[in-house]
Amino acid sequence: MSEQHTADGSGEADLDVAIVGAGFSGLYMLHRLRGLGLSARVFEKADDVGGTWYWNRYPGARCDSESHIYCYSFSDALLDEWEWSERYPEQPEVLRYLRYAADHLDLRRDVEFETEVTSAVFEEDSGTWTVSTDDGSQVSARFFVTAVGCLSKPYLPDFDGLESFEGEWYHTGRWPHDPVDFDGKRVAVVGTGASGIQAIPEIADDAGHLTVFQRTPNYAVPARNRPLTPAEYDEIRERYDEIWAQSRDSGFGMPFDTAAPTAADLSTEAVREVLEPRWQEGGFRFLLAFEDLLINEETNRKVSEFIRSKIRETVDDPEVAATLVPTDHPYASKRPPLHTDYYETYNRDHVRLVSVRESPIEELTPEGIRTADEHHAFDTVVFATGFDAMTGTLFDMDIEGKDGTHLEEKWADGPRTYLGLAVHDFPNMFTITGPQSPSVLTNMPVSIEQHVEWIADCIEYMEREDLRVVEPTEAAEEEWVAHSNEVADQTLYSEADSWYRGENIPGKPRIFTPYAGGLDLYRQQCAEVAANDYEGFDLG
Ligand code: N01
Repeated sequence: MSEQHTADGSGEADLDVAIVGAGFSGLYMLHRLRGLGLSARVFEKADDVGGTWYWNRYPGARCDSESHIYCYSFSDALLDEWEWSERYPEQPEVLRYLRYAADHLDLRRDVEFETEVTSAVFEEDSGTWTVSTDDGSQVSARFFVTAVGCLSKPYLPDFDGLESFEGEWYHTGRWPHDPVDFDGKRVAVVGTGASGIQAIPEIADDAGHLTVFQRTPNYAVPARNRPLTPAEYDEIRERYDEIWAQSRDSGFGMPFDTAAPTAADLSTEAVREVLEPRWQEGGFRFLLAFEDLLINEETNRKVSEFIRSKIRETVDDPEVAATLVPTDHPYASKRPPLHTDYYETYNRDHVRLVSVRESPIEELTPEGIRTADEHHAFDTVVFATGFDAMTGTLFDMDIEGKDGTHLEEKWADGPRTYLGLAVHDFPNMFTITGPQSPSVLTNMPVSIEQHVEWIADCIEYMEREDLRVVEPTEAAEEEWVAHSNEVADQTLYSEADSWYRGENIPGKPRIFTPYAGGLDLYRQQCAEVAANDYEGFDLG
């Protein structure tokens, strides 16, 4: 522990590192810092580990990344001992995994549960962070690391009359721990993003009647979940080194090959020949069929049309199918969901689709939802309306850097970071999977491990060189923001209104927030910065 830094004049900071969040990121950060002999503590709002997998317990919640790559790769022991049961892990299984990892690595003793960070202030005199929590305590730390995830602040639209609704209502991102009883009830689901698309078929199984309120139709691809056989699992274990190497060296953090460079010059028949097997295989392997999907309009048009044809084939009623077919944005320019029987659900007699584009929601009433055209009575309303992504939770922590600069003010026109990892005017602060890093465009654990390892290496370097302060220069930050915007502009991401661009939150700046240059390119850049003695950072 440093002897020079203090917020209380005692001569020592309480901790080397204060970490916020006990999900995949915070747990690994803690483990890694302990390995360096540093003192670290995690502050976690929930009463258990798990992060996103603690909160998102809605029916059907399941990871869209395949289970064998949705885990830590850093520990052979964890890889050897843990066995996933299905191709995609269900929420309770991911939560069990993170609990198991926390216990196996003996992490809980350094996690303060049910403790929300209410502010974090950089003290220029001592060069430490003062972190305040909702129990009224304060702690000083040399470094402040946010491990709060990208989708942790649920967004509930400001519907008139919500407080008057006399039934029950839920948000998918804050689901209760006790099961919700939909049996025979009249249920509404508002929202058809990845969460809604997973929840809708499951809720339909129990509900007496289900009405889905859709704003933007989505392109959902079948997940084709199934149990993993022991033989398959043995083969995965044998190939793990290769699987992780390929994942780290890929654009999306997944070890799947593309089938062809482009569809632009292929006939419709040839495109089908590539896509049909991938459709049957299911999952993100479909997304990766053509290398230029997100940069070539013609490829994207052909792939989008293939999915539209599948929706029309699946949904019996042509009018319902037409409402479900997306036409206003290219495939994958919004986060592409996977599904299990989503489109099939609309063939069930007790399921109805309402387009809020044609018939906007005007208000909630004591009995249900009134749209421009009619009143719908409900016992239960489920809001699958998403998150104030990437920045919402960071702003809620009221982070204050040098000269009283608040992060929210600094980012009023959009996030400004260096490598998505650090921010000028906020010394000794690191943001795991922060804005302008690949994060949500990739298989998250692979991106998380890279960030955690980079941060730990940087802190280790500082210890070795007896350095106390690390802060990106304004010029390096400026360059990274420009580069991040430039790569995003070369893609089709700008052709959709999406949470990637803050469009789902009224008043939020419209800026593409994740880094779109690919994980492989991003890793190279981070490695070069480190190899060049943390080029772009002021160290002192
Ligand atoms: O949220 P979303 P989500 N009136 O923002 C609609 C990750 N995730 O929770 O598209 C009516 O995608 C909104 O409509 P529109 C994944 O990264 C991962 O589903 O904005 N509708 C949209 O349909 C994902 O992308 C997994 O026009 C309104 C929906 O609500 C991210 O989390 C599973 C509305 C919100 O969709 C967020 O997904 C689930 C309004 N006023 C999620 N406001 C796995 O890997 C919003 N909507 C398992």
